[in-house]
Amino acid sequence: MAKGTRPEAGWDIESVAAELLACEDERREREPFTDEWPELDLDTGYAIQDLNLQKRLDRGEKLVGVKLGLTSRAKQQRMGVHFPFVAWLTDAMILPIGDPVPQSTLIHPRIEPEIVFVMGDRLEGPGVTAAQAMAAVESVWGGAEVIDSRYRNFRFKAGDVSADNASSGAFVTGPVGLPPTDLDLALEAVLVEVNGEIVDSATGAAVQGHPGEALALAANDLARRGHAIEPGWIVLTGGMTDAVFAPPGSSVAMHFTNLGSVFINGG
Ligand code: 0L1
Ligand code: MG
Repeated sequence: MAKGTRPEAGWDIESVAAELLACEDERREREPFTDEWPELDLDTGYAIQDLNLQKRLDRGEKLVGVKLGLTSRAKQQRMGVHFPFVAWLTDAMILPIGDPVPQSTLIHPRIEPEIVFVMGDRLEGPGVTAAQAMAAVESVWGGAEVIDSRYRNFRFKAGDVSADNASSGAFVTGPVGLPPTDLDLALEAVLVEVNGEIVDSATGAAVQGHPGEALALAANDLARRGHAIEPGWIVLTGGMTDAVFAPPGSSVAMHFTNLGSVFINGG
């Protein structure tokens, strides 16, 4: 298929998957597929996401966990997609603490604060509750996700963004990990600072009322796709606030009440 062109026969799961990975590899943005293929819905997007996970694994990446997208009202309103969904994390997306935004591999990175879980036990849906989900968590961390969309101006519908692995780019896990019983996660706050100015804030309650609800949602959603959440996996529970731009020269900090601060500079 020629770069960025519509295949003769129209888009399908294989051609969209290939085009999205090519956009990622070439740092190329494009218009959403739903402009041309309106039937591309969430589940078709998941099939594309799963196909590209297999391609990532085939090229040597390791599956390290999952991320939720659009679990907070702030994110849903900004992106115009009004329900949460799940995507994959591989080791290629890990940004070591202190490293700058990987500008040379991303198209238009933005950063958002996240409550992050490291799993102790396996969690398999359907029917998982937030309490059951929290009982399977080994530790809770403050973190940040560097999202990057393959769609111009982050314009997409649910099928586009689920196919695009929920705008995955990179993620940082912060310096402080605590047992979940040490925290009231609904009350855990974050202040988002850009170039020394506080621009946004939220508490864990912004994430589905409690990040444990988001974790349960991930387990139940993955069950529909034949997967469980495995011990040792990292789970990003979704941006607590809207994401902030992170151009070269910028500095972003996420200050959590009990989970420390995450600093990322724009490179
Ligand atoms: O581009 C986006 O904002 C979609 C991914 C959402 C990630 C999140 O809500 O954490
Ligand atoms: Mg996120």
